[in-house]
Amino acid sequence: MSYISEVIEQTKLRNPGQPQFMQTVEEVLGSIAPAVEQNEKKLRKNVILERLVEPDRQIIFRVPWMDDNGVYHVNTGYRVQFNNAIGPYKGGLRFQKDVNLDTMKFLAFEQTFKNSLTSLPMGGGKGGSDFDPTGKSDDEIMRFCQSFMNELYRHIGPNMDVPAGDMGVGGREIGYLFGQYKKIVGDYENGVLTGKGLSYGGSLIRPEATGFGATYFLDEVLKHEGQTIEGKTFCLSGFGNVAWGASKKIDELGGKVVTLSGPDGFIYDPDGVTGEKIDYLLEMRASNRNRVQDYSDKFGCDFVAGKKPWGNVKADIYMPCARQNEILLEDAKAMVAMGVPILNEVSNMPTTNEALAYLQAHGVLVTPSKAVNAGGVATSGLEMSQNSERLSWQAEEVDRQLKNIMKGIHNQICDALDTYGLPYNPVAGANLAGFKKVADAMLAQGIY
Ligand code: 2IT
Repeated sequence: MSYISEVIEQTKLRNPGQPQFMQTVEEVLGSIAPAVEQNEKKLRKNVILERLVEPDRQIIFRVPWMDDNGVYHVNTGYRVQFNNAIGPYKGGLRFQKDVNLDTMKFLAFEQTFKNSLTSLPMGGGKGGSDFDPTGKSDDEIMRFCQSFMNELYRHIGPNMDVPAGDMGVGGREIGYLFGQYKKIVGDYENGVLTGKGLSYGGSLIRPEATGFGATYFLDEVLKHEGQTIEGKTFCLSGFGNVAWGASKKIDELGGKVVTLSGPDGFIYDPDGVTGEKIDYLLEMRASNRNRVQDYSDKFGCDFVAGKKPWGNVKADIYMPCARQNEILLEDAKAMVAMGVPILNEVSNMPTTNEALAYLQAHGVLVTPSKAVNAGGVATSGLEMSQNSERLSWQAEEVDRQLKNIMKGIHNQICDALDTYGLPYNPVAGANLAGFKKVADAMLAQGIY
């Protein structure tokens, strides 16, 4: 059995009931065979793959909180510190009702490679809770965040672990989390969290960064194919922070976004998501209603209940911006049947491995989310730099650096593919490039 297959088998045995984590492990390890074969002896001796798939630590804690009626509830909190070979653990916090250890581990594992691609010194971590923000009041959100931080604070720090937002955690939540951290520790600690508000150490462009970065990355991919964003139509899913930033940048570059989605269904707006419609997404997110139908109610376009855009609306590019496992095999088949040529993955692990294999076998160009959405965490890295230098850069400066980083990621992917003589396949290239850097850092630092 090959070294990779051995490690996949061991990992399965040691992580029963964790399909999402196994899916990423198989996806990443499945792409790095050329790199592993070249250095197998050294990698085996240093148990690199075995260490790569085992988190440094997994913290699970109780989060009690009181609702507005004075009733107490208990949720589970998590922080998975996966790998700090190239810098302090870094990654978001997700508050969503179906969060579990499996979700946290797949996200933290992905984050390790994603952060390495940014070229900034950040390791991989992820955290969150099964707390459901839907329908919660501002006070309830505040009390939950404070209780969550009452435990999390002892595990984080500017040189140790730097959390940020993810689904269900935006500027408001980061503010409450940071306020409580500062209250407990009594120190600003270089800002500790990223995604902070502008008035207390946040970075311009951080809210836009994931969507902007995803669009910049796509632009590089299209350039490679001799195409541009201008004139193309896009189906997006989600309506949160990421879909908002992407809609803004796609609109600016002359593309047209015609769908958005939520847990309730999707909206189809053939005139395009532009201008005040883009701004309205922020209100929808802040309302905690978690409904995309609010968009069609306000702007009078079609709403299709209980469905996803995939296979229902034809476009030049599909861009899942909502959550994991959004593109299943049946969606991949519908996409191929409809003749949609490009899947730009934005949300973390939106495509199942079988859907990915089907798309690639049928000539669809798929970009890897760990590269595409890396602009978010990269800009978090820029926020960390500004905080430690006691500086605040202009929006243009942050945007310029973000654009360079995304271009750099695409270059690294192309270089990695060239090194192993492989054809243009950004999914494989991202895994190879991410793996190489993390493995080199782990080898240099010895076994611990
Ligand atoms: O998935 C992600 O990269 C994020 N949620 C952002 C993480 C960060 O530290 O900014």
